[in-house]
Amino acid sequence: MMRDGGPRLLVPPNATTMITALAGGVGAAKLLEGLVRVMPSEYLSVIVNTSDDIQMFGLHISPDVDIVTYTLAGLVNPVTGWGLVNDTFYGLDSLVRFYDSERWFNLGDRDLATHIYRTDQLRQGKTPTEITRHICELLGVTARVLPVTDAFVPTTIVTDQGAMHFQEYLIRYRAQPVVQEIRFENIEDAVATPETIDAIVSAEAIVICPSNPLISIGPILTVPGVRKLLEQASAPKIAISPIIKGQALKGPADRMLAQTGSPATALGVAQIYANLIDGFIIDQQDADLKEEIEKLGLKVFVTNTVMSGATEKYALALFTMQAIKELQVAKLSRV
Ligand code: FO1
Repeated sequence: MMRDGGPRLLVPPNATTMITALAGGVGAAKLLEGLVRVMPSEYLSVIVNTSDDIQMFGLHISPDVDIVTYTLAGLVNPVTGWGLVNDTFYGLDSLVRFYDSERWFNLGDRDLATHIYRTDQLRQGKTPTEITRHICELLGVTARVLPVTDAFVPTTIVTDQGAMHFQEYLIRYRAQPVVQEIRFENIEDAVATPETIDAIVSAEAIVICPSNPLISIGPILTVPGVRKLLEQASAPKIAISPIIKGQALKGPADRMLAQTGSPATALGVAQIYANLIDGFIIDQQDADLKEEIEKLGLKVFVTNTVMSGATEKYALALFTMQAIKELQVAKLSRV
């Protein structure tokens, strides 16, 4: 589905490359929006974090899966990057009254329909993968949106103010508590879905989106077997830094990195991914970090990574495709 402006290449640089992206929420969705403009969306698989899933009001909410799906469907709220465009919040007002709870997690009325449908289907024995596939079909999303696992593996953030669900830390407490530990509950017993495994094994290129490496990409890599599969994958692997000049464009990645002992810089992110990737894209404002990151054995690409509009999303996606091509050529010349 084509949406808000932005050019589409007539001859994309590597149009028939099967790309598998690892994604969190808003930052990833912006890049994916660009990617489906420079390649056929049918060739794109997106393995999505599910550790920000939360159960609330008896409903199962899967924010990153929904953010990616709504964005690719052209339905996401363009101001927030999550939820549905033009949504209203009357249902939520009633729910917080019934549950005598604070209103801190904003579930829109139309968004609630997704959560009711997902919860009902789960109760009927469908898996998150099947439900996501059906929602994508209904919304006209032709990329494969794949929850990394069908297990419920929510993130607990242990802070100086106690342990809490990631969404509580992020939204209710505005990421103010100091992070001491990050736990993905039950993840050691989770299994990657066959669709996730297939998307990694059959990928011709793997892209780690500019998402929080700790709580968005971290859980994907922690699902047993996934990191190993990625390490063994022969496809070129590239990541895009979500940190620019020591700051996360969206969310608390910078403070979470600092509080858990990693430098809150593009170099810190590169160190986290170093054994996994071949290439790393950093923002032009971080060009001075290029040499240091190259010492990790990575090919470093420098461009504008701030996706402020359709043109920037398109440009970064195109740049990523060209970087993949370079990595592919470099791999071939080594054979
Ligand atoms: N983010 C917020 O900052 N405030 C909210 O109230 C909020 C509600 C929400 C509801 C559904 C949904 O799918 C996402 C929502 N998000 C909200 C975004 C979400 O908390 C995070 O951005 C992700 O979980 C991290 O990727």
